[in-house]
Amino acid sequence: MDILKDFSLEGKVALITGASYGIGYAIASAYASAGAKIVFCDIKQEFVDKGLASYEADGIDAKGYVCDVTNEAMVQDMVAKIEAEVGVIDILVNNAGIIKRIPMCDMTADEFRQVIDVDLNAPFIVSKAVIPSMIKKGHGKIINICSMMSELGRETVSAYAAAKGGLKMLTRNICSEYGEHNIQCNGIGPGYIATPQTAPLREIQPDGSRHPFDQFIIAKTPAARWGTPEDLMGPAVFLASDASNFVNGHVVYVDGGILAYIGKQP
Ligand code: NAP
Ligand code: GCO
Repeated sequence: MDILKDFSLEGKVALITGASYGIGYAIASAYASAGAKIVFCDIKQEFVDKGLASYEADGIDAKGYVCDVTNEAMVQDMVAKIEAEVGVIDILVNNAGIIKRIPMCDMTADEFRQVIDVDLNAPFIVSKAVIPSMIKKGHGKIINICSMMSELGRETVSAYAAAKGGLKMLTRNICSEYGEHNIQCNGIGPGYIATPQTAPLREIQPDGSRHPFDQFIIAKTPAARWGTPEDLMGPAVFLASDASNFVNGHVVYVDGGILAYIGKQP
């Protein structure tokens, strides 16, 4: 028996939202390496073009679409185009996301709504757009990019934590509602990953020392390092492949052990 073939994504169509760079780009690259046809979207043409150039430089034949994933009409139009131009989407990764680090009482309701819109409403909108064709096809994989903040809070990230906590429950609900159609919906909960989103937390200080938050995360992580987007590739391929056909409604935390650890004594 060749168990590795269960991890192949040969011939599958994978849509990764917000994948011009960062975690989404790494997951798309892993899927391409496992044989999938890559489709991605980003909110601006300039980022789609930048992403396409990166994929081409990496030898990946990707298709990019400009789409604001919070806009249901744009999403439905993009999915229809993908189905016509590439094929029915077998794998959806709801990766696009934003964060606003503002103390809750200083945050406007509009700022709160903007984060909820991208990080929670959009995964609902995009999942709803792809599920009907997955049902017709008889299978589908939906992977929601959750967070440590699906489980933990911290100062200044109230909207983000609320969204990512909700995304964990949306994951469980899609599992519950569509599991009988052979659709598996799981989450990936990355720990602290070195991408543009966390760059402000890793800035070298004027005196040349590491950012206090950087030092804090190192002390809180048993692996004693920040994660890289590449750390997420294996778990993402597993959850997109036949190897996980009986895994449903879970969040796989790829965090170097943060959630298990009280933190190193100062
Ligand atoms: P990132 O570097 O900020 O990239 C986010 C991507 O999403 C960008 O390509 C961005 O496009 C796109 N995007 C934002 N709003 C969008 C919209 N309305 N429509 C379409 N695309 C949109 O973030 P990342 O660090 O790679 O994170 C990716 C995902 O992982 C996010 O959901 C994040 O919450 C989650 N996550 C990150 C970490 C971490 O430590 N980095 C840890 C846990 C979870 P533009 O550049 O055009 O805005
Ligand atoms: C923050 C960070 C985190 C990470 C990630 C952790 O400000 O605390 O941005 O939220 O992005 O979500 O899993």
